[in-house]
Amino acid sequence: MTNFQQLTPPGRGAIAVIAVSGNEARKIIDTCFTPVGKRRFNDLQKQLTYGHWNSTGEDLLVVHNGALNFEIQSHGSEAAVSAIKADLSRHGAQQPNSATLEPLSAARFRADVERLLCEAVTARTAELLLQQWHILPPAVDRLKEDPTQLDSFLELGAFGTRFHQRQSIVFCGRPNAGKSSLTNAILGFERAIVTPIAGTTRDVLTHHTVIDGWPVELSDTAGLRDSDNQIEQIGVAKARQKLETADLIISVIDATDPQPWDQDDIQPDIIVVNKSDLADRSSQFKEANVPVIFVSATQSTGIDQLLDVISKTLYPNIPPANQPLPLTEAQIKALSSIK
Ligand SMILES: Nc1nc2c(ncn2[C@@H]2O[C@H](COP(=O)(O)OP(=O)(O)OP(=O)(O)O)[C@@H](O)[C@H]2O)c(=O)[nH]1
Ligand SMILES: [Mg+2]
Repeated sequence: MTNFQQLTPPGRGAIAVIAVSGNEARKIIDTCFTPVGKRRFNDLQKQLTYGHWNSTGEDLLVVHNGALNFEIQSHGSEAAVSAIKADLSRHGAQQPNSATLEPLSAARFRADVERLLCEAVTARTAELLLQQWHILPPAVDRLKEDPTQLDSFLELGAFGTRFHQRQSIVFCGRPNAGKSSLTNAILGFERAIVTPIAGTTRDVLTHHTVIDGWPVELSDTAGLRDSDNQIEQIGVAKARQKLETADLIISVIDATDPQPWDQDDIQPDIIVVNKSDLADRSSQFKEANVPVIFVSATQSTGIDQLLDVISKTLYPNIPPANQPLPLTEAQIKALSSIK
């Protein structure tokens, strides 16, 4: 069987990449594509072949990724892409619908990676997914033949199922600790209102950004305290709701605030001691069982170190690039049935 799949997101783009793989892939491309020069595609056996697509006359590049796998890299207009796909279909290649593929088939795993690739929002995640596109389907076939490595493979799902998903990072803390200032310092623009008045932020303010190549959602929340003010109460309830689904909780403490942390039900993953330009609290956090970072949001000190610690806390163990990984819960479920 020969399959094709668009690896770039649908819609207009500068370039489009269509993967074609299977026994007939070379033959079908040979029929639809003419390389520059006198020789046919089939006779060239090159890794990169430049030429034109016969039906549209568009210049494009065909990349041979080894074995029966090819990529057509064309102009990204929807018309160009549709014409290529129509020609591939006409000559017998199929666009797999992952829902109809066997859950344990290599084709299903490849289709999953292709879907995730289209949704990738950073170069780092796209690069890792592209690597998986090459190495995951054959690894699945190997595991089916010899499942002795299955358990250690499934453990890699802790990283594999998350790195391409936007992780939710929530800042919490007492009013006035500098949560909004810190959010703004990381984002590099004034996303949240900052004032010296405690209780300024009332709603959950979210913003998408990228930390160390990983897509994240930062949430600034209302300062946690008991209040008679109804709007503030709702803000605190919303903050707690957001914390329940957070992937990473950062508690922000004001270095000049003498009160101890009293929100015992919230277990932070990282403690940030802000306003370190005003007071030195470094001696008081020696016993902490999570990383403690001293920053000044207004002076922008310690922010790079914080970003580094956030990245390492999100993904403490990054497997080597050539390591196949389970990428979705559905893949883990399907693979678990081999046992
Ligand atoms: N000196 C100093 N002042 C800071 C720092 N970070 C924030 N501030 C000031 O502290 C005050 C409160 O800052 P916010 O960022 O609004 O604090 P918040 O935690 O979001 O407060 P709420 O929204 O009320 O919960 C403002 O006057 C900020 O300018 C810092 O690192 N150093
Ligand atoms: Mg605020």
